[in-house]
Amino acid sequence: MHKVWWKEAVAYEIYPRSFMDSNGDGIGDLQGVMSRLDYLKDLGIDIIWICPIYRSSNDDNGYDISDYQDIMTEFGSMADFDLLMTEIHKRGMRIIMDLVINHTSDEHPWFIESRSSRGNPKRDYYIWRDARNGAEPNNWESVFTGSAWEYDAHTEQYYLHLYSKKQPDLNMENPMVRHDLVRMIRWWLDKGIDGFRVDAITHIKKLPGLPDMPNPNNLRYVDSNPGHRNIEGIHEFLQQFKREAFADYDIMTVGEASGIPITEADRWIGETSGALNMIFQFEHVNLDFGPEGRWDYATWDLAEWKRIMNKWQTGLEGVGWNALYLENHDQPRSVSRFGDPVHYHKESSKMLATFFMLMQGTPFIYQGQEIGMTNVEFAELSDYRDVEIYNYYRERLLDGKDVSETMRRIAYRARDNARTPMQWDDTLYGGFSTVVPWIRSNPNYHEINVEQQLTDPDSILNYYKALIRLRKSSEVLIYGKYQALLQEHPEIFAYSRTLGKESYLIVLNFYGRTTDFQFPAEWRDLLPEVVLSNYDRSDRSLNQFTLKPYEAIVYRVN
Ligand code: TEU
Ligand code: CA
Repeated sequence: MHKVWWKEAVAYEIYPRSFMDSNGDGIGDLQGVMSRLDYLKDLGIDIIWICPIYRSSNDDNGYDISDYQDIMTEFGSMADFDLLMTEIHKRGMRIIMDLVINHTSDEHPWFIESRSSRGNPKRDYYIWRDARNGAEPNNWESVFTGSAWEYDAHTEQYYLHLYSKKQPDLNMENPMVRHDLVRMIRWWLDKGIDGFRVDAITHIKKLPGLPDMPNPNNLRYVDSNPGHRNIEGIHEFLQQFKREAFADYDIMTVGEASGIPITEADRWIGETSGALNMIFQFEHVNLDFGPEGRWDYATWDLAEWKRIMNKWQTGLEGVGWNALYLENHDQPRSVSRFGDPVHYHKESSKMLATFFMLMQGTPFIYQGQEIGMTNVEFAELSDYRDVEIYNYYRERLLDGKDVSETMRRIAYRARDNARTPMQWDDTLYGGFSTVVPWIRSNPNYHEINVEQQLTDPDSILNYYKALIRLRKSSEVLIYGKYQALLQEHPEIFAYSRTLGKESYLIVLNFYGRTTDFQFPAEWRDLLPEVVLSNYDRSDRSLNQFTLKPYEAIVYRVN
C-alpha cells in the first residue's frame, strides 16, 4: 500500500455557518473558525474540510455559488481566508475546500447571462429545454423534491436543477464550462489549499436525450434519479479535471459520490487510474431509509451494516482508500440514529467513534460529533431553515398527507439536525454567538458542550482525543488489513486490523443491553491487552465475555 499524508490524517468537517460567530450577527464566520484552530489542533485534527464559503445567494447555505473566487459576505473577506489558511498551515494542519461544480447559483453571472436570451453565448452553460406537451421536459424529480425543471417565462424554456431552483445545473457537456471550471480550480490550488471535497460529483453527467426515468422514492437505498447518477462517460469529465488540475499539485480529493458501486471503485479512486483519491459512499447512512424512501424511516439492520462495511473495507484493500464517516452536514446526528442519546449518551457516542475511526481509511469527524451532539426536535416548521425541508413539507401537504407524520419525518431526517450551532459552553446560545443565532440552538447545550467535556476526563471529547492518539500511534491502525470477526453475532460488530505480526481487535456492542461472545480460538492464546475501552476495565480474560450496553473494547495483540 502506497503511503501518503492524507491516509495518515484525521479530518474534521466545519459547517462554517454554525461553527463560531466572531462578530455577533448570529452567523458563524471565518474569524470564528480561526479562533478555534487551537481546539482542533489539540483534538488531533490534521485536515480541515470547510463547507462552501464562496459568495452565495444562500438558498442552500453556500451550495448555491454566485462567485467561485470571492468569499460570502457574512463569512468575511478574502483577506480573512488568506489569514485562516496561513494559521492552519502554521499549526501543521491542512485545509480542503468544497468544490461545487454540478451547479451554480441562479445569481451567478454565467446564469444571469444564460437566461437573458436564447442566443446568448452563455445559453449553453446550463441545460435548457422546450416544454413537452405544455409541461416539464421530462419526469425527473429534484433531490429536494418536486420537479427538477423550472420554467423561465422570459425565454419560454425550462432549465434543469437537480437541487433547489436557485441551483441550475451546469451543462458539463460544454467544453467551455469545463475549461472555466479548470481555471477556477487551479486558481484555488495555486493559492495553496490542500485539496477538495467534491460536491454531488455523481450527478455531473446526465443521460443523453434526458429521457423519463423512474424517480427515487420507489427505490430503497437510492436517493436520486438514475437519469443523472453515475452515467457512462462521466469519467471523461473526471479525468479531465485530474489531468488539467488535480494532478499538478500535492493535494487530496474526496468525492461525495452516492450511488457508486464498489465494482467501479478502481475507475473512481484506483491508486493510479482513479480521478479522485477517495469517495464518500452512502450505503451505511442510507440503512434506515423506509419503504417510501429517504424521508421515510425504518430500523437499521446490523447484519446489513456489517455486509456494507466488510464489502468496502475488503473491496478497497490494495485498490483504493476509504473515506470513513458517520455524520456530515446532510445527515442526522449519529448518536440519535444509531445509539441511545437518552440512556447511554456517552457510551453509545464513544462506541460509534471507536467503530468508524479505527477502520482502514481516512476518518472525517463532523463538528459536534466529538462531543456527542444530538438531533434537535423543533416544534414549529418555522424553526427549520433548510430549503429541502420546506419543499418536502409543501409537497406532502399538496398530496394531502398527515401533518404530524410529516413533522415526525422531518424531525428524524432533517439536515438541520446537523446544523444547529456548535455547543461550546453553557452560556446563552451555547457560546456560539452573543445574539440569536440564524438557527435555534439545541437546548441541550447546557449539558452537552465543549467546555464541560474538556475538563471531564471521562468525556466523549477526551475519548476522541485518546482514539486519535491511538490511531496515530500505530501503522497497524492506519495501513493494516481489515478482517471481519464474529460475523454471525446478532449484536456485536467486531473486526481486526493486522500488519505484519501486530494486530488490533475491535469489539463493539451495538445495542443497549448486555450480550455475550466468545473470542475466536486463534486469538485466545495471543494474550491480547486492552488498550482502549468506553468502560473502566483492564482485567479481561479471553474465554467468554459479556459486553455491557454499547461497550467498545480495543485490544492489541503482539
Ligand atoms: O449533497 C448532495 C446530496 O444532496 C446528496 O446527499 C444526495 O442525497 C445525493 O447526491 C443524491 O443521490 C451536496 C451537499 O452536501 C448538500 O449540502 C447540498 O445541498 C447539495 O450537494 C447541493 O449542492
Ligand atoms: Ca458572524
